[in-house]
Amino acid sequence: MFTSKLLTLVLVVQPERILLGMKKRGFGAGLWNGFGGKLQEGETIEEAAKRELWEESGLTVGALQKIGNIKFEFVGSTELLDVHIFRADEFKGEPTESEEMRPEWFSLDKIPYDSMWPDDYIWLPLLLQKKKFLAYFKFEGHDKIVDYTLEEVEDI
Ligand code: 8OG
Repeated sequence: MFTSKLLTLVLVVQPERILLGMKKRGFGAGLWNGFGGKLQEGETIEEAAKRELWEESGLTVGALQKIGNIKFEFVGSTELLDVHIFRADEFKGEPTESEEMRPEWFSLDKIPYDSMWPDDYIWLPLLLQKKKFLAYFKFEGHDKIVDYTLEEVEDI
């Protein structure tokens, strides 16, 4: 029996740059990523996404665009991660370091894929083109993708 854990992930994108955070601790530490995490009780997925973005980067956003959903399976684990991915093109505030993340802007042609989760180079280009997608990745450990599917969809 598989269980599933809901997680959020927000990428803040501007015409020439993307905001990523260096994860300082916990799952994915040492990797650049968007901002997100687990839902708290009573929250919608979008509320959780905005809260996590605020807590980890100091930014507030109005509308988030739903852009993707990825289910992650890890060989040997019965817990699937169900990650809901959003894009924000406008924000308020100044990126600010938090206990969890050190934010930094990257030029869109210098995205540090070598220091990101290995699936990101497969789907992040779609997000940058505002293309919506559904994906599944099966990992062995945290570095090796042993299987995946990815499909673009009209609506999500
Ligand atoms: O609360 P915690 O920091 O553990 O949440 C994990 C965050 O990492 C959450 O925002 C979802 C995100 N995440 C994964 N797997 C992957 C992945 O393969 N790529 C990217 N970019 N983010 C991921 O859990």
